[in-house]
Amino acid sequence: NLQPAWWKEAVIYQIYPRSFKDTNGDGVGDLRGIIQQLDYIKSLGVNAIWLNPIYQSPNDDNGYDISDYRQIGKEYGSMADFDEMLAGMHQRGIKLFMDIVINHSSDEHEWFKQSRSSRDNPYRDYYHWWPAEKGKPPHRYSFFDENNDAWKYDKQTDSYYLHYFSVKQPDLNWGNPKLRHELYDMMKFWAKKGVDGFRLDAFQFVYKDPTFPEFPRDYDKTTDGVIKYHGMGPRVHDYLRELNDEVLTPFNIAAVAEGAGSTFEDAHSLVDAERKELDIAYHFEGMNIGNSLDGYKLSDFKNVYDRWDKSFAEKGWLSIFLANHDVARMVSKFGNDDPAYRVASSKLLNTFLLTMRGTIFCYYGDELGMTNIDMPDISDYKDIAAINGYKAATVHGKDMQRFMLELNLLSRDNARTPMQWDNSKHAGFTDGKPWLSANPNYPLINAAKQQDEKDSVLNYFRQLTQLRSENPVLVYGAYDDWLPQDEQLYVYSRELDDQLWLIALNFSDKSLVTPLQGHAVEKLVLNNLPDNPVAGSELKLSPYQAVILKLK
Ligand code: TEU
Ligand code: CA
Repeated sequence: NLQPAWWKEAVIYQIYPRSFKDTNGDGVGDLRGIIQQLDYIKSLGVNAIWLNPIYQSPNDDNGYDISDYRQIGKEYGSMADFDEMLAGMHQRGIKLFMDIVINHSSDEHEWFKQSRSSRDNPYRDYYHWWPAEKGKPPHRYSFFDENNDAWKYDKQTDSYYLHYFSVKQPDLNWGNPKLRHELYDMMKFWAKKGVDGFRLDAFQFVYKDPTFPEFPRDYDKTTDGVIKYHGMGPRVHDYLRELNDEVLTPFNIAAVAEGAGSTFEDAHSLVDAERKELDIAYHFEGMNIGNSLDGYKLSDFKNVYDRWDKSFAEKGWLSIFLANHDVARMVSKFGNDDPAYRVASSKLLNTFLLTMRGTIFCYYGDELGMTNIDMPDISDYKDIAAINGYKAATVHGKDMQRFMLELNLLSRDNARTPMQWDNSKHAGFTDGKPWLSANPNYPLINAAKQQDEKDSVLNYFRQLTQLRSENPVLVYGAYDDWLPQDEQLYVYSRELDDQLWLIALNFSDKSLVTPLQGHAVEKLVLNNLPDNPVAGSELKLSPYQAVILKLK
């Protein structure tokens, strides 16, 4: 695992294009907005970007429902804008990961229009159909259906089609080699443009047994159950090897496996180098922590990272992230967004991200400490998962007051509010009406303000990325958790050759002391607070203090 690779050293900045920067006043972020901000992105010290989907789409699921894989969505701009954006990234030494959504397409894709038109259409078996004369198909779970039913009856051909996500996201039939090769050709189209990496969306779900056997009753009562029964079917690896041979290896593309099955073995089977499938496993276990109004136990949080790091110490490669467009803002979920601690705890979480082993994913706005938005009313929500989740909860007679509190804390809309550029109207995101309101705290939290403040989260973030780029120990070094059981402190070392670094993070609002286990401090490398933590053979940590030290 010491074999160097650019994608192992990458610090990836994730941009949710709808919400990043609008340049034509339609309230939707666009590619020209990204072009305009490339110098800002470069100034962060990141060296790659992951862009959520920017293809043509009716936007039932904000671009994850693609109606033409080779066109840029009109609201995002043109292909000329894309080419200019990619060239601008490459000029600045920034690589681009594109989101490849090939478990499903939009129902407005030409293939699906053909497919649903008649039972003998040549595109019929690009998707999964179940003829109604066979009765109702065996139950399958849908993430985004108000009844969680993944089969939708389609009158035109008196058949049901399968959709693991929304009704407007029919699942593609990977059993059909013609479909697979169409998708490889599409990926080659982007590879030829010089794209450096792909994130394969929901790929673990692509295999479906065409006989659709019954799954055990209640298999879908937990997300883990759904992933176990829908994920990592028998031919997923054949498909990946084919995809790798056709596209990834010939075009030298790095690939992220979004979703990594149910076990360490599943994850290894996707990314171990000798298998020649994908490169970076993006597992969701860290996202299972903190999904409750009651907070989380730090030992549970650490346990996830300890176990995964251990399992990947010798081979395979992981992602490290605390947020993305599908979850809440990291400081509101894992830190403390109370005004007293927001800045310190944002810096602390960024310290964690940039000192762990793996490829680092930073979500736009987290370099500023952007927080969740308060949306008490269901009519404020734009996300299909929130809206259908609300309907489903109503149907199931859930405690709706509690449901709304949970939604307020956890909904995906929290992470999709406009980037907070400055203190002008709508946070400087748009001159028009933003598709989703800016968080009202933008006068307090914005890039322009933080640019000028020496001790801002933004400038601290820049120090972290620089430190990581200059010190391979932070990328490749062995990781050791010194206090796995502690509920307030997260203290771990990174070690490479003769270098031993210590990262000490106080996840609590108390002042705490922790021993250095017989080591002496050679250098205090970075500190998120003015208070000097080094006290002889111990560290004294103030609330939410984060420090990086070199030890002897
Ligand atoms: O999410 C995929 C996804 O949600 C599952 O892979 C995941 O395993 C499950 O939710 C477990 O929590 C991706 C995108 O990130 C998301 O925004 C899209 O809505 C979704 O695919 C459909 O394309
Ligand atoms: Ca726009």
